[in-house]
Formats: sequence, structure tokens, C-alpha cells
Amino acid sequence: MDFTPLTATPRHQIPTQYQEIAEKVYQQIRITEEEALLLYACTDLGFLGELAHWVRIQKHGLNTYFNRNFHIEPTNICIYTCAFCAFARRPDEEGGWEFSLSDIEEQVRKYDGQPITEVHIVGGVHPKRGVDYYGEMIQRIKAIRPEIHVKAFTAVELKVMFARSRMSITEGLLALKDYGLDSLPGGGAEIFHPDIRSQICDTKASTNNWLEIHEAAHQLGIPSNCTMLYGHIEKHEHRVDHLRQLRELQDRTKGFNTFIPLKFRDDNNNLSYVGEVNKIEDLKNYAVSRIYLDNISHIKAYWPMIGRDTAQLSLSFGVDDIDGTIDDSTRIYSMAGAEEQNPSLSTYELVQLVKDAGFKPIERDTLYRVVTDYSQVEINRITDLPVYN
Ligand code: V47
Ligand code: SF4
Repeated sequence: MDFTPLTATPRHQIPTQYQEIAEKVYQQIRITEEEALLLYACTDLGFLGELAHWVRIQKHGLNTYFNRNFHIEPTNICIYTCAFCAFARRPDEEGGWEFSLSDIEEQVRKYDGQPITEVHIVGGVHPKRGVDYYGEMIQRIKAIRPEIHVKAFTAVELKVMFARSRMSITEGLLALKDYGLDSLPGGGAEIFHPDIRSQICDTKASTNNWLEIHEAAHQLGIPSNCTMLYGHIEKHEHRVDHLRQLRELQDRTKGFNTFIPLKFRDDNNNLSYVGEVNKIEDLKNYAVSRIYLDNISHIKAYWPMIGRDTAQLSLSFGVDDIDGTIDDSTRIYSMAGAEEQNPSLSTYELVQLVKDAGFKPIERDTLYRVVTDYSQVEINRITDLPVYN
């Protein structure tokens, strides 16, 4: 299929300022923060979709990536009390859990014989555990599954872990890398702007801490993801400020694989009174992120958070990745009222979801190497495996 920018196609009138932004995008010229703000203010969702989809097609064609993964949440005990969080419990509070290393080994063994490529490990910031404890966790996981990619620990967890072990950022990252850490997830970024960060997560890792940990990781050859928690008390200008800081860091390091906008879910937390933004805002946010973040290759719609239908729609608004099978192994979002209360999709279902939206499903590993191109290969509904004729 041949894709031509829609400036060549008759279209209803759009204001000049938006035409100018469209021209820049089609000429692959970076847009400014002011232009990103204008896009956020745009009420023409069709126009934003066109632009973002064009960018997506230039980068990935119709390819839509997912992986086979599961999550480990070692503990929900946390020394912090972020206003948006429904997951964490104080050390002495009811409802807390703390898995032992042998519990975690058992969770990993559950996937024996299944072609999982990634384990995602994120939890609360435990008051007592340091680098050696989490390093041993990684070692024990890799002893069971040597090939698995370990994407583990947000910058928020790492900051406290390194302080407890009296290590610098570089020493701590190198030690974890030695234990088998492969990449960092994108959590903990929330909203970088101090006016908002001070209201929603005042005491945990600062914006500078988050950025310096990811920068150091990239310099040590540890890639990472990045996120933005949107749709609560922040305004569009705070989102643009956040995206700017990510784009600037990526210009320096090129270490981010994927940007994941995380939609604020409002159940059971101290920001519940704010409510949630609607799907139009979700799609707009994907589109503006895709257009503005010209140097980050992938935009992920995290389907357990936004639901399967919005994940499908998002593919026409700049998204090219829908995360993985997950196997009902995460509580962070379901506890905050996310769309999917028991998030689990078989690979067969993920493949159908992508195909039904008109895109090409590609199973990838964490580093976006193709595992199976399901636009070329059938998948067996029962075994969940590719069928090679
Ligand atoms: O930082 C917590 C978010 C993040 C809520 O790298 C909430 O592939 C919405 O790191 N509503 C942690 N979001 C999750 C994380 C992650 C998730 C998916 C993919 C990847 C990746 C990383 O969860 C936290 C916070 O921003 N979160 N509470 C809530 N009520
Ligand atoms: Fe703790 Fe993370 Fe929840 Fe904040 S978002 S309270 S750091 S688990």
C-alpha cells in the first residue's frame, strides 16, 4: 500500500496555524512546544489522527508490536504515599504483601514450557531491601529461565535501593547489570513539572533523580522506557513540559525504546475526586505524543489500563505497540479501577485484536527484534503457537 500525506487530498478547511504544523510534520521537521500545545488545544480529532497516523506509518508501516510477558510485583509495601496510587500499603497496614524469593521462583516456574520472552518487575519501595536482595531475585529468575529479558525496577525504586546499599547510581546499575538486569521500565516519571509533582508525589525521586538514573542507564548500555501519568490535575502545558524533557534526554542518549502514556485511573486513591479524562483525550494524547516525540521510536498503549477497544482505536492515533499477554499478573491498575480487572490475553487474542483493527501483528522481544510476524504466519487458537506449513 502507498501512503501519501493528506495535504494532497481535498479536506475540509483547517485553520492556517494547523496547516503550518501539518506541513512541518509532513516534511519531517520537528515541532516546537508551542505547536504541541496548539495540537493539544485542537478539537479536530480527525486531523490529529491523520497527522499522528502519518508519522506512525513512516516509522513502522502497519506493524503493531506486542510481546509475551508476565509481571512480578514483589511487594506493595511502600515508604511513599503518592496521591494517585491505589496499590501501595504502608509497612504496618492491612492488605500489604511481600513475596519471598522462593514465592517469586514459583511464579516464574508457572511459565515453564511457555515461550515468554520478558518479565516485568515493578513494586512498592520497600523500607528494607537493597541491591543484593533484588540482584539475587534476578539471579534466581535467570537460573530458571536463562534467556528471559529482565525489565525491572523504576527509577523511584532504584534511587532508594542504591541509597540503602550505599552505592552511587553508576555502581548500583552496574551491580544490577552484573546480576542480569537487562532494561528499565518507564514508571515513576509521573509529571515532571514541579507545580504538579509537588502535589501528587512530593517526597519520592525528583524529576532530576528520574532523568539522571535513566541517563546513566543509557550510558551503561541499559535501555529503558519512559512514561507520563496523565489525566489528573495536570494541564496540557505540564504534559508538553514533560514531553520536552524526555525528547531532550533522548537527543543526548537515544536510550529510550518506548514512550507509554499512563492514563490516571481514579478508584481507591487520594486523587479520586478528580475523576478520569474521556477517550477523546486519551486518543488526542497518543496523537500529540507521537507527533512531538520524533526521536522515540515506539508509542505504547498499555491495554490493561485503557481497555481493548481504546487500544484498538489508538493504533490509528500514533500507537504501534500494545504491550504483552501479561497473564493477569499485575494489580497496579486493577486496584485503581482500570478497564481490565483480570488482564490476560492469549497471543491468539492479541493477534486477532490487532488484525481486526486493520494492522499487522508482530510478536517482538523487548528490544523490538521480530519473534514472529503474524501477518505472514497463522496462529493456532488452542496452542497459541505459530503454524508453519
Ligand atoms: O509510576 C500508579 C502508574 C507506574 C496509577 O516500561 C498509575 O513497559 C494510572 O512502570 N492510575 C508504574 N497509573 C508502572 C510502570 C509501567 C507500566 C506499563 C509498562 C511499563 C513499561 C512500565 O504506574 C507508576 C505510575 O505512573 N500508576 N497508580 C493510577 N492510579
Ligand atoms: Fe509507592 Fe510507586 Fe505507589 Fe508511589 S506509585 S506510592 S512509589 S508504589
